[in-house]
Amino acid sequence: MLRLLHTADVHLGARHEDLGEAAAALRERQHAALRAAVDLALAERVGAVLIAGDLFDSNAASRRAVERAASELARLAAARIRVVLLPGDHDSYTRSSVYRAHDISALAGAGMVSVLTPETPVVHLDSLDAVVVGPADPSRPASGPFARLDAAALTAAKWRIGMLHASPGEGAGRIAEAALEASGLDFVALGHDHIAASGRAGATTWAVPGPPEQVVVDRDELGTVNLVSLEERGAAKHVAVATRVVGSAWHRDLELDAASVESQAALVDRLRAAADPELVLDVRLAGDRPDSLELDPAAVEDALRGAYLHVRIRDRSRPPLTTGALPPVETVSGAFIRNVEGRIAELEAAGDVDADRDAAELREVLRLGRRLLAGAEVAS
Ligand SMILES: [Mn+2]
Repeated sequence: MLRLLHTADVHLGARHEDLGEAAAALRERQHAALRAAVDLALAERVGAVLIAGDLFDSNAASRRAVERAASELARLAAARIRVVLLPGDHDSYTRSSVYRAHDISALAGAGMVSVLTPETPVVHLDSLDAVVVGPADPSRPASGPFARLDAAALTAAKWRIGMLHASPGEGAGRIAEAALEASGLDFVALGHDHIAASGRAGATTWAVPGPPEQVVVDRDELGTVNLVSLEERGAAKHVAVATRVVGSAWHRDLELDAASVESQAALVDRLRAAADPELVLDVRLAGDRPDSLELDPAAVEDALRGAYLHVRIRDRSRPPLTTGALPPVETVSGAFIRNVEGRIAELEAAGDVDADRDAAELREVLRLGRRLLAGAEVAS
């Protein structure tokens, strides 16, 4: 039996511009997920590790970033586990490719790391009785998605494996199921989509691992890698794909009714009580906002720094129209409320984006005015 660890889309060095100060923390988790994948490969004693594109988020990856990644791959090399690395679309094999600027195979040492390129599109893993083929030379599209499949040398190996930085489907960055089926390969290690998937096309098993750590943290599932088992039973070949968690960051949407929020401090306390440093939390305040609730979303985010991997507070609550009997029309409050609510009604009936924005502003005017006048009347 041949066992492989398959990953892709690690996106080391991603900038995460939407995460502010948490960007560096997520980059560390991405590296930690690569380390966890290597630990798993060592613990499971796999024959080879396949990285099907986008190990790096960009071809501008720093030497330090490449050395860090190589130091993880070196642990595999030291255990005599082969690594086959395929450039993706973020770290594509252009003239300025990270794989030309740095010799990651040499950095990882021991000659155990191979990069699939148009110059070297086939890697023989003789001790595993396997061969790995990468994408075809784009100048020879007639050869199908995989390189030199017709070469007699390929068919000599028991296990024929393809790697492609694409996910099943039609269009750019995709491979048609018919092409997977026509490849005649036993297993195709795919990538690109950030959601894990696997299946069969004819006699070919394919898998997309998704990133080992979420790159855009927007799902409530942890990043995974694939453990792939290839086994011969009699004349038949069986390929099984199992996912294993190696990531730690996850995402949750939390909708809160603003009427249930007593104060900004109470909101901070409530969210701090549920702290999780691996969680990217999107809080959405909705419903009617009590007149007394003064809320600065940025201040709440600041107060929760460190409690979560990242918190975003969006205030979609709105001050309600006045309920119950209105004050007499000849009072300041009575005149004010009637005037402002009349304009809000007109704007909200108009139903376009500008009018909705103006109506939201007027609801805030209404809330502040009501508060001010209530206080003034109590004071007088
Ligand atoms: Mn990609």
